[in-house]
Amino acid sequence: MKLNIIGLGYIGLPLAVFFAKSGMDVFGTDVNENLIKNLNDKKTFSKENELSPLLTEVIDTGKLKVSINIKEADTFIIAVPTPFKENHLPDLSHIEDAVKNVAKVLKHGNLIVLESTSPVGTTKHIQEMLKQLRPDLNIEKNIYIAYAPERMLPGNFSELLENDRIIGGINEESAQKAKELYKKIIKGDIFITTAETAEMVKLAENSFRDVNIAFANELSMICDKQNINVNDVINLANHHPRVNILKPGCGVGGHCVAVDPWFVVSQNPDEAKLIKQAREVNDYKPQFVIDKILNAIKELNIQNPSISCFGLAFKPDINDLRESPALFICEKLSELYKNIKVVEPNISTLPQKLQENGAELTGTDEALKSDIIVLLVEHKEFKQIKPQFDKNTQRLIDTRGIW
Ligand code: SAJ
Repeated sequence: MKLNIIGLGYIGLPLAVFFAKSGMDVFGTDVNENLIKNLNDKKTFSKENELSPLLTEVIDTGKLKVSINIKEADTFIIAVPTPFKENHLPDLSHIEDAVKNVAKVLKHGNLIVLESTSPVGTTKHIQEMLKQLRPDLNIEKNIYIAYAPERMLPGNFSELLENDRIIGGINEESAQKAKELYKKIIKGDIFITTAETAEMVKLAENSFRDVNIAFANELSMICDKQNINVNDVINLANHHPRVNILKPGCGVGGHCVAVDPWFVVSQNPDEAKLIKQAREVNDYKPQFVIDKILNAIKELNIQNPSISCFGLAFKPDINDLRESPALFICEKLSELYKNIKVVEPNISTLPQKLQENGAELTGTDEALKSDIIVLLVEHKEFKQIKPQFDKNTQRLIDTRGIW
């Protein structure tokens, strides 16, 4: 059984590795020539990454081969990004490009599985595209198409294998075929449904998370105004058996929770009022934090304050800076002030813009001497310290409530 995975990003690459490890002949395709070269040279494998030994193994045994060109296979999995473009409208161009490529090598009886988070109707759209691109194949009858949205917390590979999965088929047979495929690696239960239901399930999951985080973020801004510690409120409220408020922070980042709810909003502008509002609350939170920092600088009444930012990643204990609200806040501060220190234990060099603006990557002790200390991400290293501050000369803004 030959499998071709298109898109070797944070979902496609682990999928390719685990399917190859299960004994399948896997071919990975990506448009990024550099990535393909590095994978073939095993250059992108880092020691800390738990996937690395497995990746080395499947490349060495030849079970996983990678290239920029697509190859014939029995099954294709599309795992490419689905960002949004202007006005938060979904950008399906990567999926469409992948489908055009698959169409070139498609044969009777092939199965195509879409993993990328997508607006409702995308799986059907793939079928329609294929009908146009390959009129010689009777697509409805001969090609199986299913949607199997990923559910893995970025970087947490055990979730990829252990979480239950939802698979939606363009028809019953397609769903069953995709389920058989995923059973090779997934230990959790696999539930099958229609393509449209599965598409909405995925969007509902991340919208649910976004709305709940927005509640916590809104509460934090309300408590701030009323001069009440929001973390005390949340800890105490969560003693109620049916209350479970999430953690407020400096905003919502990454390529999932901050993006996917817009797909629901764009398809249902009149109905998705709460989901849209939640997105706006979470998107506003970084600016709220910046305003708090500027107020603290005013209070201290200093011209050239030193500011230390703890954490740059979009969430704790990862080195992923995609759409990170912490990075956004640091960049904005570095445009305004020259003396910016950043502590980020998960990276070894600062992103270019911060470097250009003169920000410095430093250690904890030095950073704790700054006039303004901002805790942005609750990395495990930061939870282990209990810093002392001089309340007369320093200000602490702890967006995660750990200090
Ligand atoms: N965040 C908070 N407070 C919280 C929880 C999270 O501010 O209480 C912030 C994080 O710091 C981060 C953002 O929200 O900036 C998103 O983090 P996350 O852990 O909620 O989610 P992601 O984006 O890393 O992964 C999500 C997951 N979806 C759900 O939990 C419903 C994951 O299972 C999905 O596979 C992934 O999206 C995806 O790819 O769709």
